[in-house]
Amino acid sequence: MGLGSITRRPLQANILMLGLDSAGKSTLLYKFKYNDVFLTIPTIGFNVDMIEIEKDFTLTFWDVGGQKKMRPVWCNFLENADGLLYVVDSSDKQRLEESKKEFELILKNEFLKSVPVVMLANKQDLPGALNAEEITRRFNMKKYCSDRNWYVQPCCAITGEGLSEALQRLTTFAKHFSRSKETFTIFKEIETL
Ligand SMILES: Nc1nc2c(ncn2[C@@H]2O[C@H](COP(=O)(O)OP(=O)(O)OP(=O)(O)O)[C@@H](O)[C@H]2O)c(=O)[nH]1
Ligand SMILES: [Mg+2]
Repeated sequence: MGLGSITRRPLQANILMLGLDSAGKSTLLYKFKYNDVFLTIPTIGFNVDMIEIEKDFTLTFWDVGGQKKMRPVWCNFLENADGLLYVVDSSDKQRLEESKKEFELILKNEFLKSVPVVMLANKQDLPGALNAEEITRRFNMKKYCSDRNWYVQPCCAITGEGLSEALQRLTTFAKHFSRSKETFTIFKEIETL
């Protein structure tokens, strides 16, 4: 029996949304879910929502608060992530370095090994916002994400521009990742037989 015939099609995947406070994570989540813009307040704790992307496939989004006092909590959400959606306020040049440091730190965590990354270069509507190429360069994506699938998507959570592309990319990456995780588990099971 070939491996292909025993791997199952994934039905759902967990997407972890991280990024500094005010990057736009909760606004994005509501836009994904309701295609509408809601007034947000800084997230203390987390929001979780499921979105049916296609028939028989659901993404579960974990939107965790990004304030400094919330960041130590991030590590509790890393296990079981099938994709990381890292959100950046592309117009906040002053805190770009801070965002990059948090990003690098999180990528080093063992639980996120090989987990694919979609980076959202959000707030493209604001004057002076850095474009996706510039965000890619400043975050050193080619170096830090060389061991996984990654993509940088420019977007605006208010107008929704770029969001369907981001969801499409996340879905492809997360499906691929859950399949490889499952194949790995099967191999381990065979090894221990
Ligand atoms: N102009 C503009 N404003 C945005 C965009 N996305 C989010 N915002 C605004 O940015 C502010 C912060 O958005 P939130 O979604 O609350 O940010 P967050 O990342 O969830 O912040 P925490 O919960 O503190 O981690 C809100 O006033 C949003 O309306 C965008 O694409 N363009
Ligand atoms: Mg929030």
